[in-house]
Amino acid sequence: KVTLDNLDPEEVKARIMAKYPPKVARKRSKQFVINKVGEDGKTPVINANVRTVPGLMGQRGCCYAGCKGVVLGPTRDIINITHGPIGCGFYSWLTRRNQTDPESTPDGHNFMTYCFSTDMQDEEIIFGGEKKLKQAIQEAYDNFKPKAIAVFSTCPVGLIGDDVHSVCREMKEKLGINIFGFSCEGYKGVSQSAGHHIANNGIFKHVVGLDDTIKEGKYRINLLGEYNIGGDAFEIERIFDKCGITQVAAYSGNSSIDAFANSHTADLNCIMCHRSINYVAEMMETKFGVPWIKVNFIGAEATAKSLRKIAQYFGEQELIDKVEEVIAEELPEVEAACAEVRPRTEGKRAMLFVGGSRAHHYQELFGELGMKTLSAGYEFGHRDDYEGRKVLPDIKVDADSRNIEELTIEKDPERFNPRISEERKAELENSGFEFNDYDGMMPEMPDGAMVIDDLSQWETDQLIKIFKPDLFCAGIKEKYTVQKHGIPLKQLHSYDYGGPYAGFKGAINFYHEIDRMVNSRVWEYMKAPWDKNPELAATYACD
Ligand code: CFM
Ligand code: HCA
Repeated sequence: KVTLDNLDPEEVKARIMAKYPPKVARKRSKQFVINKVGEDGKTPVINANVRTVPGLMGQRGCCYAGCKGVVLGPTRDIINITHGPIGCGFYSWLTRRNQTDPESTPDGHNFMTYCFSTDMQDEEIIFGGEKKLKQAIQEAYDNFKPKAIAVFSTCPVGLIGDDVHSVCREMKEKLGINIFGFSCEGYKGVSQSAGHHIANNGIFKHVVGLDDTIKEGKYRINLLGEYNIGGDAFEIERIFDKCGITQVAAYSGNSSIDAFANSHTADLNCIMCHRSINYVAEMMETKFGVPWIKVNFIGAEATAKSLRKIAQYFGEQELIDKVEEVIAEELPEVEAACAEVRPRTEGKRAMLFVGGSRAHHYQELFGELGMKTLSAGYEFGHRDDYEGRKVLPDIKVDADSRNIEELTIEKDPERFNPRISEERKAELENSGFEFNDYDGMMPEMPDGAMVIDDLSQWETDQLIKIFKPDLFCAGIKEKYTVQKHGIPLKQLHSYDYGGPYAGFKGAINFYHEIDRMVNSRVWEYMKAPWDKNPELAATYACD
């Protein structure tokens, strides 16, 4: 019988589910899975990308957050105008810690330090906000002369029926710059995930393919799904530069609109966060013939493996040798840092509940530290992100496909250029190389681990009480409730002001940070008032 930390995970699950009303328990049970990997690599089915049960306190954000905050927000030279009341614009203003280097665009444009919003008032909610939106676009143009302006719809925009797309078309015509809108009202879909999809469709429709110039560089790739949180993309760019790999565009950390426009000229798409950007990769492959592979730069071993995979794709000895040289140069420092820390982190137990890819990717770094992941899950991942490449999501039940205007993408006969011949592709595949690989978390987790989708606050409290993990990883909403239990919480979204954690140098930063957190004695001194004074227990009791 499988055990988890000497407990029976099925029994733990039953105990947690028992508190829910039967209907809720039935629903949550399908999203609360005890992992078991079959010999064929297949895992149990997990229900994911479904609506959160009303009343459960979850971790998720909204569609607008996924579109504006996540995918388009990190692009420095587009003026992103939030059409809505001021809160949505304000709370998506750099809270994600996506960094940029304005020096890398010749005109030095960087609008990320500004928060643009139409600041809708009662009047616009009642009489419509299109006029104010036009004024906002005009004002942004007059003041900053940007190359592009994007408009993001918040919930009330959809409710009152403002047509942001026609306003954008009219202003594009009038001002002669690229202006496009997103119907990413917060209520669409079931999470941020719908917003990623809308953002990907919009950027593909309005920007990708506008510039066909083949720029310099021998090994030309795009890095998709890397958002430069805490400077991660800077570290990855440093490694690419050292290897002689040219990054045509990043989606969308430290990115620029011109790079998006030109990105279809790259020879390979490398996907870091599959969940947020897979749509762009698929569309680019269909229309322009750019193949895609999955990479991961979280973890030193994963970084080395991804670099080798890129080199193998291009198949040039010169690149293969260079990549080996860089790995040999970088790894000793990482290994020394790991060896120093590992005696203090070995055997510690972590739980990771984050977004749609990091709850998986960061298990690599914990593995390097000798730490165990007892339980993990995504906020809004889909089945493919959990179960791996062998189980593709069922489009019919995919909540993202409802409510979203789907693009029909076809091969562009003039510009379609299969970057790799059928023979070479087959040769690579025969040697175990994987194209279009869905890299899920469950096949890589041990049997018995608890994989939980869309974790609720009640479940968080129970997991902590039952397992007392040494570290809990989640976001700002969870941070302080978890810490009040006396368990350190590492934010794997914003990195708690730390980072970078990607690549080789990032791994070293992470080792030190985790060592500090799991070995700090401060948590022993945390006692809740009701623990110190049992007579208060009745007053505070909630379970
Ligand atoms: Fe991808 Fe992200 Fe993530 Fe994500 Fe996010 Fe993020 Fe995240 Mo917060 S794109 S899915 S929607 S890796 S913002 S940079 S940290 S939840 S795990
Ligand atoms: C978002 C952004 C977020 C939130 C992080 C958090 C991010 O989902 O809108 O809850 O701490 O990474 O900034 O995921």
